[in-house]
Amino acid sequence: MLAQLEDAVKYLKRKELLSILKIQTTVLKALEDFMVSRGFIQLMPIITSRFTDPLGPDPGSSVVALPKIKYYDEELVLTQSMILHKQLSLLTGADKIFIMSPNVRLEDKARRTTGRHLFEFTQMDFEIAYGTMKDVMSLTEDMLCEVISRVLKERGEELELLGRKLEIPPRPFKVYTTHELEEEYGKNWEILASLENKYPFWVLCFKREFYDREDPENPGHYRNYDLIYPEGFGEGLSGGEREWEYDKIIARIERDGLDPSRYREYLYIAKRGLLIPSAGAGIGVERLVRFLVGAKHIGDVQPFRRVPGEPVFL
Ligand code: ASN
Repeated sequence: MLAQLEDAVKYLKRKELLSILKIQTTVLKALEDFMVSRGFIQLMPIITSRFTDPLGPDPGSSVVALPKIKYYDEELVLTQSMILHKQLSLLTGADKIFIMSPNVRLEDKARRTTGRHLFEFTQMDFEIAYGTMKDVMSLTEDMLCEVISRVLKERGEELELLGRKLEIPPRPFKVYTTHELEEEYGKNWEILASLENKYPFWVLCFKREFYDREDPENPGHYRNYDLIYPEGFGEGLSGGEREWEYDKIIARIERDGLDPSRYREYLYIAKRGLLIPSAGAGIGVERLVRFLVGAKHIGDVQPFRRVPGEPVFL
């Protein structure tokens, strides 16, 4: 135990880590400045609730258990993502919101070596009332280019120390569908297509959680999207247009074999017709930093690593 603790101390003292944390500081500031400049209202995150994102069915998720805590007589869950609360927060009348939101996802320990999974991380989650996938994609491209430009301007020394060359990607980003990529690369398309691309690109149409909107004109197709980083770094952001009508939401919950009583309060509000159409996404902060600094493993950008299957020392 002590020898391992010594390693954790050495790990904290790596000179690369300090450079990574300086770059992360610029990234967080650039993200917040960008969102505020576009009229978004910042909310504080919640980390306990009566319900959270089911994270399934989603090929991107492999959670082995729902994180729960007991508080007096209440059983609460820890946030897997704030998606359902993003929809509810639009009841305030805010039309664009964002949150730096910590998530706990107890991923399968087999994900230790993917290089891109953590069981505790932060995403910048945002939602636009009456927004469309086009709005989110165009906003994201502006955001990413702005963040890269800030890092290049403010953190040249750190990038040099890390041996990382960065470029502002040309716009608009390329767009593919999951169907095209699966046909071309097979099941492991995310990494194979990521390795072959020089710039970030979009992938549309994932059959996943009940809150992402099915295309009403094209049933079996979905109005959602992922942003994939190049060079093998893989997925960095995912989101979609949302279902807001009770009948559709409940039908999808049943399709997915979920227990509707887990979402009782959310469904009550949906049934009252209070949810509105929206679109949004969440961009993983550690994944973004990993891509920008070119780290081999995402755990390497965390001072206190939270990698599935790795012991926690500090
Ligand atoms: N943040 C994602 C979204 O907005 C949801 C997630 O993280 N699972 O769709």
